[in-house]
Amino acid sequence: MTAKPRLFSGMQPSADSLHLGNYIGALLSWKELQETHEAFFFLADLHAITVPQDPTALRENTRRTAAQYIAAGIDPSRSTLFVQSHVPAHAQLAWVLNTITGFGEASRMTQFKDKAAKQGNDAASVGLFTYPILQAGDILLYQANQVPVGEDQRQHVELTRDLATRFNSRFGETFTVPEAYILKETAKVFDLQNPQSKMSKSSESPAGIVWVMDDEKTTAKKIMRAVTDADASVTFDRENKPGVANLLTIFSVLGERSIESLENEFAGRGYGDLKKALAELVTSILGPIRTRTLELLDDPAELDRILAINADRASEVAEATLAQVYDRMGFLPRATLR
Ligand code: ATP
Ligand code: LTN
Repeated sequence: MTAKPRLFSGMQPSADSLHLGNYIGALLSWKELQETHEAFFFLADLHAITVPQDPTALRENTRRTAAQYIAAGIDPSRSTLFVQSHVPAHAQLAWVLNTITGFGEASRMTQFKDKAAKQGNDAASVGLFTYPILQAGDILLYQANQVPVGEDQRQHVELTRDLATRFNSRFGETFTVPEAYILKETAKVFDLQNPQSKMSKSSESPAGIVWVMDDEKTTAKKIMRAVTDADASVTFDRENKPGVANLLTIFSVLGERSIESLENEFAGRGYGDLKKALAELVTSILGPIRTRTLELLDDPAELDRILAINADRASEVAEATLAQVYDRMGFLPRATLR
């Protein structure tokens, strides 16, 4: 039997709920990929503090995000699902990688430039600047072959590959050079109120975001009020009819049906019918995930126990890589005391 390829991905626990974009764009693929890969999924809490976080909220959001991963189908007895700060090797490897990253190289990261501009450049922290290096360490610690992420993360995976190659050539073969597994563009979800922009937790229009933890009534209402256009024909045209195209995309992915079959089914019927059917579909999927999440959150001790077992599993792999890195760097090993 050949070993399954290793997969590594994660999200920042920076909100109390995931949204439909995270579910369709990331979790659905992760769930599928865990069948064919040896998967590691984590909650990037060290990354989350690169922008100001309220400590109480961060702790709560970390549990809530973990519960939503599990409720959405990430199986913690099959995939390794853990919290980044539970495995100190992440911070340790990031430090080493900092020292082989060029200042200019890090300065070219577009996500940093965007996020720093948003905060006002003076307010941005050095942690935000080195965020991609921490991310490189996450991936390299697990010797991952593939990293499923959205297009916006491609540059960070490229940096990871460069750092891996550089380290290997300077200090000897140590890291697997990973590949980005770019999630399908067809799985991109747009804001319901502003269908030119992607659905994002930092969006300005609360009515444009479907939260996994919204109750069913709220979800249905948001879908019924989604922006469409005056034309009233249910056809897929991303350029001219982005609102309708977005609804059709969501329907197609969640209903596992082709866009064409949806166009046929709703031909000659108004947007109201399409939205009503979509609202039923979305709530029938998100409803049970929300219920399961709340059940998991009802027993935080059990959830924390699952995360601890998984952190142990992750640590084993991470510690082995870090030990090799420390050795290659020339750090003096600490003697074992008798
Ligand atoms: P932010 O508002 O901070 O950009 P976000 O809500 O866009 O956050 P991220 O934390 O950046 O979400 O992304 C987590 C994962 O979800 C990534 O793998 C990303 O590709 C995916 N994702 C985020 N938004 C969408 C979307 N609208 N459609 C599809 N996938 C998405
Ligand atoms: N930057 C990613 C989260 C993230 C990540 C990672 C994803 C941090 N470390 C390692 C994949 C692999 C994001 O914001 N989606």
